[in-house]
Order: sequence, then C-alpha cells, then structure tokens
Amino acid sequence: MRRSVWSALTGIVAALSVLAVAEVVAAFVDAESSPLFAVGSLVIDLAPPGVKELTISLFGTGDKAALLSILGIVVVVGAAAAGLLEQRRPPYGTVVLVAFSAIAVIAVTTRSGATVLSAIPTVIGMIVGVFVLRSLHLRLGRWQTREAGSRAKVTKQATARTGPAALERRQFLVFLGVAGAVSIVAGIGARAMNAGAAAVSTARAALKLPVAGTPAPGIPSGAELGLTNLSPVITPAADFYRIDTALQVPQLNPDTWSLKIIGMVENEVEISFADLLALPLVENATTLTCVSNEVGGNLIGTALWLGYPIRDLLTRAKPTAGADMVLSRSSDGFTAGTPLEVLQDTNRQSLLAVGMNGAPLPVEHGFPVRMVVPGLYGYVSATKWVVEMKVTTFAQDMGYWTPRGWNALGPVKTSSRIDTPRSNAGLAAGAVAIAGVAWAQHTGVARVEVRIDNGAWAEATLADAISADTWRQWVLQWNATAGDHTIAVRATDASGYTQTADQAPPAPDGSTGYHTISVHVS
Ligand SMILES: Nc1nc2c(c(=O)[nH]1)N[C@H]1C(S)=C(S)[C@@H](COP(=O)(O)O)O[C@H]1N2
Ligand SMILES: [Mo]
Repeated sequence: MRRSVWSALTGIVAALSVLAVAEVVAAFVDAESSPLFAVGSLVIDLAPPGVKELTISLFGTGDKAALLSILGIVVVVGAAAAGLLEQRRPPYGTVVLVAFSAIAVIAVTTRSGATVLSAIPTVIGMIVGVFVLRSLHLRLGRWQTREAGSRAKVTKQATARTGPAALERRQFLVFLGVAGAVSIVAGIGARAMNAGAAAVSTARAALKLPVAGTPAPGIPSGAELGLTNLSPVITPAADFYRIDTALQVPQLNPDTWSLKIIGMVENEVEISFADLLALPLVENATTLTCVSNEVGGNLIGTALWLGYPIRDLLTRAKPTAGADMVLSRSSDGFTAGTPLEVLQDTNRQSLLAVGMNGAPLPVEHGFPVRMVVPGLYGYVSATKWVVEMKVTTFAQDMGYWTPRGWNALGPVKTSSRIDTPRSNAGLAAGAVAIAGVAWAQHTGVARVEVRIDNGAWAEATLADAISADTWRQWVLQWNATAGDHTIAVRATDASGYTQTADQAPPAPDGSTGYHTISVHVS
C-alpha cells in the first residue's frame, strides 16, 4: 500500500483512540460526557434557524441517526487528513487532532449539567490520541526509510524485504492493528456500559403511579369511530410522535429528580418526585401538536396525561407583579416560554405530568416529569425532562426556538386532516368512508366539512368530543364515482373560526391550508 494510505490510517486510529479513551474514562468520571454525542448536540444547538424548517423537522428521530452518521464521516475524513498532514508537514497533523479534540472539550463542558470534571475524559483521550499518532508516525517513518534504504542497496537480492525494513514494518503494523482493535472493542464496550449505567428504564419499570384523585372526565364511547386507517382517538404511547433536540434521551433518576420554581416569585419552591406523587393528581386527555406539523402531517397525538396542575404549584410560589412568562427548562438545556396567564388559568388543565395513558411517562416522552399545556404547540409549553420553572417576562427571556426564528407565542391553529382514504389511493366505485381528525385545542371543534373536487362543502359527522382539549374524529360517507377526484377538508372551531385556505409553512407559528388528497376511483 502507498505511504499516504498508511498515513491516513494513522490519523483514523488516533481519532478512534481519542474517542475510545474518552468513553472508558467517562465510565469512571461522568457517564454522560461522551464527546461524540456532545459535539452532535452542539451542532444541533448551533444549527442556523432555517435548518429546522428546511428538513421539516430536523429533530424527529430519524434525522438524529443521519446527524450522527454525518458526524462520523466528518470525524473519519478529518482524522485521515490529520494523518496525512502529520506525514507531510509535521506537526500539523497533531495540531488538527488537538483542534478537533478541543472542539469536543468545548462541547462536553458547555452541555447542560456539565461540570469541570466533564472535560477530563476528552482531555485524557486527546493526550492518548496525540501519543498514538506520534508513535505511529515514528514507526511509519522508520519503516519507510529502512525500506527506501534497503531497496537502493540490495536491488539484486531476491529477498529485498528481509532485514530491518521488515522488522520496522511489522512494528508499525502491529501498533496500528492493536491500537485500532483495542480502541474499537474498548470504545464500543465502554459506550454500552455508559449508556446502561445512565439508563433509568429499571427505575421506570419499578414505578407505581398513584391513581388520579380527579379522574379524566371519561372517554365517551362515541368518541372512537373505530374505522380502519383512522387514527385512534387515544394515541398509544408507542405510536406517539416524538420531537426534541436531545441526541441522547436524558436519563433522569426519579429518586434524585427535583423541580425548582425560581425567578419572580415570593417563595421559591422545590419539589421532589415523591412530593409530587403525594399531591392530589388529576388526569386529562390532551392533544399535543408540534408547530412543525405540515398540513396533513402526523406530528400530533392525544394521550391521557396524569399530573399535578401547574397553576397550584404557581400559587405556592406566588409570582410577583409584572411577571408574564414561565421559562421551563429541561435537564438537557431545552427551554420553553409559556404565558403565565395560560398556566394560571383555572379553566385549563396545564399539568406537570408524570403519567401517559396509565403508565409512567416513556423515557423519550419526558420521564419522570414533563409539562403538558392544552392549546399551545409543544415548543412553547411541553417541556420534557423538566427540572426548573423560572417565572419571568417575555421582555427578559426567550424559549429555545424563539431566537431561532419561531414565534414567542404558539397557540395551536385550528386544523384538520384526512386519514382515510390515503392520498393517491386506488378505490373501487361505490360507498367510501372519508374520515380523519380535526383539532382546535382548548377551543373545541364545532364542524368539519369535506369538499369533493369543486363541489359544495358537505358537513361530516363528528364523533363525540372528549373535551375541547382533544381532537375529534369525523367521517363522511361518499358514493365514489369512477375517475380522478380530489378531497379537501376544513374545520370550524367553537369560536366560529373556519380554517383558512391560505397555505402557510410551519415557520414561524404553524402551517395553514386545507389538507387535500387525490384518489383514483375505478
Ligand atoms: N426537553 C425538551 N422538551 C421538549 C422539546 C425538546 O426539544 N426538549 N421539544 C418540544 C416540542 S417542539 C414538542 S412538539 C413536544 C413533543 O413532545 P413528544 O415528543 O412527547 O411528542 O415536546 C416539547 N418538549
Ligand atoms: Mo414541536
């Protein structure tokens, strides 16, 4: 192989050893200070405002795998370049390796919840990485000089590769192979250990939630139409959309979790998980929606949330005059700015939730505690893994997405979706049930209408409402005739407002327009 290939490999093995040593040391120091994930989170936080919009929702689950893969490629390419540079212009390869590691150190130490100790794994990783890179180049250099020398001297000899050159070659290859293999095995092992050490799935499984003192109003049997392909009125947790900026799902131990209410309050309040469970809990069915939901999109779901009214906690804390916002913060640094009056509204079940559909919150949906606020998009209200609520003002503070171009206030827009038939479906002529969901959280859905082609709007049959905080299923029986047709839907809410036909993208405050599908009937 050519020398440049070997040089590139030295860089890659050195980078692998940085990451592996950091993982191993992290197991002893701070299981959550993995440099690769920290850099990924830094990339997410520094992403320019347009990015989330462009990729529809960068922070959906699949996009995170993509981000980590891209990051992996960047590391490999950067490491190979460092290896080449170390051969051609030493010590600049080492400089590149140190610079990359320095970025990782910044990332791990600026992570929410990081301490000075969090830098240790990456710093030790970097020192070992530099040692590996320099040692490999020393051996590679020796091998190559010997080989050049022996070739010149022994051109007539058949055994050109015997003698010192072969020895140096073997020493280089053994070092390269061992360092690479040990890094891969130890790195993967330590990563798995660190993830396991942090995991709270056992604590979650052992948890028994109290029953609600105030149970949910009950789900009327007529709320569920039970049609094929129609979204069930209560979304199973496993099917519930997930959106967040967390590259690694935060693992919070309920035994050490606490929530602080600070800022513009007369009494600062701190509450533990046990304190919270001992309070009279209420259950409320609430539909949660993401502002990134496109017209017809699936970033919406309804669940039965069990929790304690945030309003009652605020009563204890006693907000002072002039406060108009609560900035809630998650353990991983995400923040949401929610209007104080919404959280204090005696007519609205804004919950500090511990349960979802009769079970503890799934870890990816905010275990052990999250916020759920009827009527507001998730980015301004639904903080998962919540650990702090700061009573403040909109003039003084901003939630995570506000400086990234999203509206500071995020009331949910009245909207509707066709679930069945599917877009571009081929249908047989005759009776077809057109059905879907419509929502206007905290206002309530009053009417849903469907239009076939350019016909008149026909009123759909509404399923019973659970409450104004939840979506409603609807259905319209259609006698489908052969040909291509378009089907559109629009909802009117209890305030009398009918959805606008004007199409708007999700940014900055939620999409608008009628969900319209095409079907082919034969
Ligand atoms: N800690 C944290 N909480 C968060 C977010 C986040 O990025 N981090 N995203 C919010 C957004 S944008 C939405 S739409 C909801 C989604 O909640 P879900 O994932 O349980 O559906 O969570 C909100 N809470
Ligand atoms: Mo969202």
